[in-house]
Amino acid sequence: MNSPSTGRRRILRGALAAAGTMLLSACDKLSHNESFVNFLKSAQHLSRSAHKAVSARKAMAQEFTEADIAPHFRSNGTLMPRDEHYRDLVRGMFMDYKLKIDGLVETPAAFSLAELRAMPSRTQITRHDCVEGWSAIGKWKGVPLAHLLAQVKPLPSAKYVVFRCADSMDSGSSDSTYYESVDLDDAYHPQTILAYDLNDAALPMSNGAPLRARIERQLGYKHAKYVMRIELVDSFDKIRGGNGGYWEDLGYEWYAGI
Ligand SMILES: Nc1nc2c(c(=O)[nH]1)N[C@H]1C(S)=C(S)[C@@H](COP(=O)(O)O)O[C@H]1N2
Ligand SMILES: [Mo]
Repeated sequence: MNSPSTGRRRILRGALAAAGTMLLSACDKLSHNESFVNFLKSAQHLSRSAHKAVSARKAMAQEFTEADIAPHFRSNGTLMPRDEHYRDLVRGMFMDYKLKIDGLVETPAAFSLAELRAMPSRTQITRHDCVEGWSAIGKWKGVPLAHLLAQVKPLPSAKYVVFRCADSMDSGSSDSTYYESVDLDDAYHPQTILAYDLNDAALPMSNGAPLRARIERQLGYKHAKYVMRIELVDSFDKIRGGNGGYWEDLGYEWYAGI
């Protein structure tokens, strides 16, 4: 017997398949038509809401056991930020580090690592999937982002959480520091944490010391490392390329659900 949700899923799948066929057969003729190209661009939002409908945004990412933990958790992207401000923090063993939280909040705040470690924590063993084609299972401990948000009280206008990182991606004078963002659904998800430990030890520099985001239902590039500041915003328009992340500004999807 079909459950209502199986039925709904089948209808959705049918609708998407039909839309796909329509797109394929219409593609040749329509690819020169400007309004059709704009329609295709808007289809990114369609696939996002379809994903939302099918996989229920409250769902938990799979968690694993101690026996599944990879002996060495790979690192990727920046392994050692060369930015002077970050090097200073490393020299001081992160004693001067403070996570700033500001933007569309009632009470902006800044927390030291000791303060973050004294807050309620969550530990989770999860699989990290990088778009470059590798995965690794690791055990993360950190403070739930929901707890931090409760301290600063987002204003009703806040829609997204932006993670600002320490590492510049390009040499040159303009700001190329890594950044990422999620909506409030993911921000308040119980598995969304700011992690300070990996596999029962302080987070290594190559994995984002002293603090990195874990956004467990999304691909690796969403998991910002070297997080310095969390900013609440109502739009990405005024932030760099306007697409909500360093890789998004270079063409990656903003919603990278697994
Ligand atoms: N600040 C920062 N965060 C980042 C990156 C980066 O280069 N800089 N790379 C991203 C990518 S593509 C992946 S797969 C993961 C890698 O995390 P890891 O180094 O702990 O494996 O971090 C993500 N977060
Ligand atoms: Mo990645």
